[in-house]
Amino acid sequence: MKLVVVGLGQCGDRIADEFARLNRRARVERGIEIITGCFAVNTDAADLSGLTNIKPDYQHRILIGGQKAGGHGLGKINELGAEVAREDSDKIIDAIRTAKRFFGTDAFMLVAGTAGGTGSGSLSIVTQVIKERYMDKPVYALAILPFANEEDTEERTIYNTATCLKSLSAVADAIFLVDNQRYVRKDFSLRNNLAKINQMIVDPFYNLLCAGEEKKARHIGAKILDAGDIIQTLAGWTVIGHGRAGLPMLRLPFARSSHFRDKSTETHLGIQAMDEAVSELSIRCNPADAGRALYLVSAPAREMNMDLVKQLGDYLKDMAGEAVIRNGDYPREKGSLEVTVVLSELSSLDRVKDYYSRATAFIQDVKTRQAEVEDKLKEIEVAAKDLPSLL
Ligand SMILES: Nc1nc2c(ncn2[C@@H]2O[C@H](COP(=O)(O)OP(=O)(O)OP(=O)(O)O)[C@@H](O)[C@H]2O)c(=O)[nH]1
Ligand SMILES: [Mg+2]
Repeated sequence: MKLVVVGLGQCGDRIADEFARLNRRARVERGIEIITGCFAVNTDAADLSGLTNIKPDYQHRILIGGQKAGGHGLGKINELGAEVAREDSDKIIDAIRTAKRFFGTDAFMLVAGTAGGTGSGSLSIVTQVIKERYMDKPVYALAILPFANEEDTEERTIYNTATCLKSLSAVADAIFLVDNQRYVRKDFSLRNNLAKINQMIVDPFYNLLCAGEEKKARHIGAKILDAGDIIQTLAGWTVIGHGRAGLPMLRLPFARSSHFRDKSTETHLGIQAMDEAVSELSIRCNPADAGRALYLVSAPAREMNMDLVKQLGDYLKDMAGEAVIRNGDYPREKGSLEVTVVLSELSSLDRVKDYYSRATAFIQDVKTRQAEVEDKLKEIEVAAKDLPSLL
């Protein structure tokens, strides 16, 4: 599958930069392209110049916001982010339109952190503008939810996230949710290492995007998972996960046999990789709430057999009983068996509901506080009413 990736705001831009790196990796390791254009949009000029993989010209690193932002971001006001995106949407569309390799793009992927100003505000607007312009291509969003400490210390975090997600759900074909906090918990030393977190967010897309783009027969599976399967799977709230199991070192090249113990080892490793993929989904959710799902098994050709693929399908069906499940096998990896899982059309997500209700309470709080301030100001005015003024 080939994507055009557009990052919005600092978080979105850095993750888009990771997608550009992923494409380079696909080109070098596998001789294929998975990204037809990669763009970074921001109100902050310094953030744009800090990227490494996206082309450094103004057609790929797009500064929006003009005087409103003065090149320095929008200080977490996402209404402003929406406003400048609306005003400068032509700049973004023009850049995408002139991308050299645009032909052959299957879908768009727009990326942003939901808690800031620029990315959070512009994500739904740019989604809408691209959808109107390119009606035949799906537009997906990769929405990065804030770290827990940001929710505790910065009031706008929850409000921005809630308004971003609500607007996005009305326009995007599917929304991949990523919980920043999940990546911190996996390894505490990563707390300040955003670059590593960004890599972990993007890596699960590697095999998924590559599988359908292979041209050499030996890397084409018995059941190819191509752009059509992915597009048919993605709808509404979506999560992605990826798991890996190392293959036994001492397996000799000629040892491929139908011996029952070999098969059971493969199945065991497959289940282990799928368990990891499901336990490391990009946000916590209940697989039983998924209406659609897919899984991709990547392993050296000689480790792959249809039995394994089928057994993993049965295993996923046990967890996601309501879902229409698509699958594919990808004879590629060396030394490991990898499983990518996507759960989509999720009907319930506690986290999203929680943002909506906390943001509604926040609006009520702000109104109450404003009324209190006005009352106090009135009291001062009343106390001063019999004094003469010098003006
Ligand atoms: N995973 C990840 N999350 C990030 C990164 N940078 C920021 N974030 C998250 O994204 C949220 C939004 O931050 P930014 O992307 O810097 O905000 P912005 O869109 O540039 O908006 P303004 O600067 O307020 O105009 C933050 O609160 C973090 O939760 C990053 O590099 N990686
Ligand atoms: Mg910024």
